[in-house]
Parts: sequence; structure tokens; C-alpha cells
Amino acid sequence: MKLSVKEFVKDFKNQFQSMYAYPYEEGSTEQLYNALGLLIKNYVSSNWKDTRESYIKQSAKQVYYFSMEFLPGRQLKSNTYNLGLLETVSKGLDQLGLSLDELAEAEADPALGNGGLGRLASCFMDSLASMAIPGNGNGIRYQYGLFRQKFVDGYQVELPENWLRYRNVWETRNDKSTCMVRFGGNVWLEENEQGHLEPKYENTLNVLAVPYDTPMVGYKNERVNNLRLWSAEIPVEEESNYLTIDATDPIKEITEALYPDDSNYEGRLLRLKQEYFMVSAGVQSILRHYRKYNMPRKNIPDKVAIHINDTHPALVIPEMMRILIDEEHLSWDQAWEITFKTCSYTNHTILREALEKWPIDMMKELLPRIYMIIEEINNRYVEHMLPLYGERITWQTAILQNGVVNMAHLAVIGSHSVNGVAQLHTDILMNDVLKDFFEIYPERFNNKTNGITQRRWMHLANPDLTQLLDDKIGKAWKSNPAELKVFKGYEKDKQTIKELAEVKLNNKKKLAAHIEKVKGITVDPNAIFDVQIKRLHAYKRQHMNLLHILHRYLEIKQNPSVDYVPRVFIFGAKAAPSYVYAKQIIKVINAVGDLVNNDPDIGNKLKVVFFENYGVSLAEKIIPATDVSEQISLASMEASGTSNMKFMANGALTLATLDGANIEIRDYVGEENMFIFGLTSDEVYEVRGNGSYNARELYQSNSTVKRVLDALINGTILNLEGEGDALFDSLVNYNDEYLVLKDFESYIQAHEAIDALYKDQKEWTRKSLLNIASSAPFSADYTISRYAEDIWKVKPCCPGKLKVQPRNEPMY
Ligand code: 26Q
Repeated sequence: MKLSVKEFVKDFKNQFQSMYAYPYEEGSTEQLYNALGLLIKNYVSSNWKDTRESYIKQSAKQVYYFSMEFLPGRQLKSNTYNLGLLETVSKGLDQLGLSLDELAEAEADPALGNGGLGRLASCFMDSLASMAIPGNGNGIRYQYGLFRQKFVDGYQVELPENWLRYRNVWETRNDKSTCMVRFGGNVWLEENEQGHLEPKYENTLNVLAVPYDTPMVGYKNERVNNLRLWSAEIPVEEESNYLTIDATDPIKEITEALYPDDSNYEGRLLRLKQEYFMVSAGVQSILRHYRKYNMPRKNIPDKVAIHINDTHPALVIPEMMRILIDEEHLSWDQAWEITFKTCSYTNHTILREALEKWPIDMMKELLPRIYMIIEEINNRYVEHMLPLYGERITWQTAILQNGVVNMAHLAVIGSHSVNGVAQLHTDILMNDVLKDFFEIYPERFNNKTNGITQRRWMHLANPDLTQLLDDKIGKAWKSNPAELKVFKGYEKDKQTIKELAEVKLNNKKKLAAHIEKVKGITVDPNAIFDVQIKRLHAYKRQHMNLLHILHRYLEIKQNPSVDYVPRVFIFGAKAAPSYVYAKQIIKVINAVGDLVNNDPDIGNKLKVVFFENYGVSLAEKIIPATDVSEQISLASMEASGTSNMKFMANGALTLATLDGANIEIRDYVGEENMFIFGLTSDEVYEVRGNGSYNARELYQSNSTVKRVLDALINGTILNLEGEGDALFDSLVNYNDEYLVLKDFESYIQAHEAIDALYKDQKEWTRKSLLNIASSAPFSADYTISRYAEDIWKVKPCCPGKLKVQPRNEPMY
């Protein structure tokens, strides 16, 4: 967008005054932010409208990304940047004595997701718009996001995250596009005058779904897509039935709060309500949109692709069947053909305890019509497969099993495409988790390795690195990430290496200042910044990191002259509130932090920083300042990981097991430019298969292991209430299922290799440069292009202006 600094300054003053009726000089930071945000949204709005219209005019195929979670991060700078106005706005605010960075910090960071899956959805929204692909997000406008985490005495405490308290400037409530979603009651089928079986409902709970739309701004391409988040309200015409405030709870609670579990499925009724609410509103609004244009129903898959982000929105499949059969009067076979050609599904986990299986009784009661349809899908599936594949495979792949609805099976059976999120993960789906389905439908399976948007994670989060790249290789890499590999040519250029080291040091100084401010811990910017930031889970093995810190501590205490390079261990992690073991790990890390940080024998050699309330905004501060990226899950457990890609792009060296996308990182940058340790996925399968892991034996036979584990239980760590014992028990007495002690020695060795390399700053920085230069394949723009070509069959839209196409084909 073209705009002079002068014009911006004028617009901003007017905007402020029209909102607050006094001059901007008297505004608070929040007010100034609100005014600026709304102004930027105004700038976006004509492109937003034009984009929507051009999709309709061109009758372009559109993708709808259904996700229970989105983690967009703050949007002020990203929208301004994508509009091409960052410099103008920044200069204009300077003239007014204001700072863009300061105002940006006033924005609430919408935590409408748990972790990787939600952030991936938002990176994809950014890439869809930036690649000019007609794409929409569909999700829930939770009133409360993921809990705000605080530490009290080193324990995690969860506080409500009321992100909407001070309004959300980016959203538009769209009362014209509401839908009604029905729950419960009785349903039966009656033949109508045309001879169609029609469902009749009584005593249903009717919930109004109100959409809030948020613009998704493409990078300098004038495209603005839509993210639609639904909020539950009482239907206006039924308001008088709700006599007390309490009576409205069953409706309001539907979109009140995000479930804070990311790996442990629990069959909670409210969660099922949320899933159906979002799915039903989303599918209704899509089909209504296309109904307006009288499109033949059979053409729906040519115009619509619905993506199911993990199984959480898998009810899309029966919901679409319901609408096509009950409301559009299509036959079962016609409806099925349309549905499965329209839907595609991504799996994000192989953890068995995370797979959704809803009790049949619950589903029947809450969603009686939907359950009837699922039962019919299942019956037809079983009938079709029995003669082809026999009893075992058929029953093992059925949707209804032992009193539950297996959502992954529903998603696979009802989708034309099933993908994993990194090559290893997809291989494991095909060979293990979904093996029988792979035999039945090999053509449906494909891999789509995750990606990240470099715009947020490099251009905006790391402006100094971005400037350096611009200076060295030109600006083309910003719209064509493949150009990053040109940077490889500078690996031997002393000047570039020196400048890159300066960029990193500068970022570390900024993070050190932030650590001082929020944690009161002084860290040395010349120490190695070693970072593990991700949800807390035993499979991610933050406790292995902890054991290594303890090991270092004990070594330094025993032998103060030991040659360790100073290290700052940085953590950020939320534990699911019900995950006791994860919370115990947090407590022990904090306790070890207190021990280490306050021990005068240790000084600067070791520091431990555990940030509270890790999320997108904090990640943006930490990642550019990281030297070592800890990606240490037990091989086979982490589907992909995405922070690993963000760290690599920002020049961190990866310390990793061969898990998820770490394998692809190695393939691109080379093993010699990272630190790989531990069992491979095949070895993990072998050890687990033959039951050869014996933690107690490892504990007893290895003095290093023994010393560290004993420190958990012998009073070395102060202020514990049994958490050290809990870790010890799980690691030793219960033969830890994540094989921590098996990988521990090679992990220690990898850390020693890190120290050795860090002493050679030039060599370290050369490897850092090669990581940056090799990170292009993880651009979400590429990932999205592959989804668009292979799965969704959608094309970038709309070069030039085209006339409205006639739509006079016959209905189905
Ligand atoms: C399910 C049922 C009930 C309540 C909550 C849930 C639930 C919610 C979120 C289950 C799982 C999640 C999130 C999973 C997730 O974030 N998975 C991560 O996805 C990333 C993107 O593909 C991968 O990089 C990570 O490896 C994977 O762990």
C-alpha cells in the first residue's frame, strides 16, 4: 500500500481524536495502540473486501482450514509489515514522539491454542494469504485463552487469560452471517410429501453461532483472507425462555474457555459441544455461501476444500452429510461422494493417550442426528470391507469400537487425503498407527512436513539478521526463501561471520536485559544461551535437560576448574493443569534454578532461567537470541516440531534426537552442523519391542547416572515436597517409558561437543550461518503450496479482473 509519512500522521491524529475526543498527546499506551490498530485495520479493509469479491467473481476454489486452535500472535506489526507500511508507520510515530514497538507491546497476544498445532494453523493462515491462495480459517472465539501461567514457590499456578478485556481491534462481528446449532433433544425420521425421509426434532437446545471475522493480510500482495471465529449466544427469539442468568450458562460456556490439554484426551461433554458447535456453524456457513450462487451440489468439491486440523473438527464429515441429505435432499451416495472429496485430514500425534475416542452414549445424547449418520457411515464401511479385508482388519479400522467413536477412523474414512507433519511421522502412521488403513487406502496417505512463516519469525522477530541478509544477498529472499541458500557462499567470509556474530550477541544482550527485568537474574551475554521452549510433557523430556543441568552443577562443585563454557539454560513451558508429573518437573527445574543461580561457587558458569507464561510473544524474543536449540524428544514421539525450524532460521545450532522434522533439518544442513544424539526411532521400537530397557540397572551400574539421580532424593535440591522422589520413581522404579537414562550419556557427550565448538567462535558462527542458509525448505509458503497442489487443488487467485462467470448449470 502506498502512503506517505505525512498522510499517516494526519490519519493517526484523526483516528485518535475520533475515538477518544481528545488529542493523542493525552492518550494512554493502550488507547494509542487501539487507535493505531483500528487505523491499520481501516487500511486493510478495502483489500479485504476486494479479495472476497474477487474470489466470488472468479468462482475460485477456496480452502477452509478448520481448527479448534489458532495462535496468531500480536498482529499490529505483522499486519503493518505485510501491508508494506512498517517504515512509514514507524517514522510517523517517531515524529509524534511515539514508539511503534512500545505500542505493539500493548496488544494482547491471543492464546487461542495450546501449542504447535495452533501456531501451525496461524503460520498457514499467513502463508495462504501471502501466496494469494483463497483460504479461510474456521475456529472458536474463546472468551478465555490458554491459562496465564505464574510460578508461586516454583509451582505452576493457572490464572484466567481474559484477552478480550480491552477489546480486540482486529475483529469484526458479523451479525448478518449467524447460524443456529442444535444440540440434544429427540430426533426421528418422517416421510415428507415428496417421499423424502426428513428428520424431526423436539426439545433441542438451540445455540446461536455468531461469527467474528479477522483479516489475514498477505505480504505486499493486496490479498486479505478471512479468519472466522465463532462465539455462542442465546438466539434472540428464545431470550425470553431464559428466566435467570444461570439458565444461560449451558450456552455461554460453549465458547468460554479453551481446553488446556494438548496430549491427554478426556471425554468431556463440553469439549464435544465445542467441537460440534464450531464444525456445524462452519459447514453451514460454507454451504449457505455456495447455495447463494446456485451451484450444483456435485460441484462442491471443485469449489470447496475443507481441511480437518487433527481429529478435533472431524465431525465436519457427518455434519456435511447431514446438511446434504436432510436439508438438500441428496441421496446417501451423492452426499458421501461430495463429502469425502471435499475433506482432508492432518494427523499431529501418535501418542495413544491423545487420540480422541468419544463414548457412544455421550455422542448419541448430545448429537442424536449426527450419531445416526456416524452409525450409518460405520455400517456401510464394515459391510463394504468385510468381504475385501476380512474380520480383523475391518473391525480394527471400524469407527465404532467397544462403546466409543474413534475419531481418527472417522477422519480417515471420510477424507480423500490423510497426512502426517514430517516424513518420519508419516512413515510411523503408515507402518504402525494407521497401518491397516494404509493397506486399505494407500493412495490417501501423504506427507506434508510443517513449515513456519519467515515473516514473523525472521523479518519481524530478528530485524538485525534480516538487515544483514538484505545487505549480503539482497532482498529477494524475503519473497523467495530459496534465495537464502545464497548466504552459504559467505561461510568463509570473515567480515560476514563477524557481523553475524555481532547480530547474535546483540540479540542476546536484549534478551539478557529482558531476563534481568522479568526474572531479576543477571546473565552473561557471552555465555551459551541454551533453550528449550515448548509444552511440558514427559515425551519432550525437559527432565532430561534438567538432569544434565544437575550433572553440570555437581561436576563444577566437585571440580571448580572443570572446563565448561558458561551456559544459560532457558526454559519456557506450560503444563496441562491436570498433568501432575509435568507440574512436578516444573517445580524441580525451578528448585534447581534457585540452587544453581544462588550458589557463589557457580557464579556465571551456570544459570537457569524459567520464563513464566511462555507463548508466541515470548518466543519472538527468545528465538533470535538462542545459541542452542534443544529438540530432545524420544525418537518417534514428536510428530514434527516447529520451533526447531524457527531456531534454525535464526542461526541456533540444534541439539537433537533423530525425531520429527529434526531429521529433515539434518538432511538439509548436514549432521556436522548440528548435535545429534540418542536412539533412533527404529532403535526405540526395538528396545520397546524386546523389553530390554532396564532403568534400575543403568542407575546402579553407571556412576554418573547414579550421582545425578541421587541428587533428586538426597536433599541436594532445597524446598522440594516430594517432587524429586516422584521424578526418581518414574525414571528408575517405573522404568520410564521415555527411556531418559538410555539417552542420557550420549546427551551429555553432545553437550561437551557444544562446549568444545563454542570455544571456536568463528567455527560456531560459520555453522550458524549454514543453518540460516539451509532453512528455506521450512518456509510455510512451500508447505502451503504443497497442500494447495496435492491435497486441496486450489490455485492462487486472481490475476487481473475477470467477469462474473455464468452459473446456470443444472442442480445435482
Ligand atoms: C484433544 C481433545 C480434548 C482436548 C484437547 C485436545 C488436544 C488439543 C491440542 C489434543 C492435542 C492438541 C495439540 C497437539 C499439538 O500441538 N501437536 C503438535 O503439532 C505440531 C504441529 O504439527 C507438531 O509440530 C508437534 O510435534 C505436535 O506435538
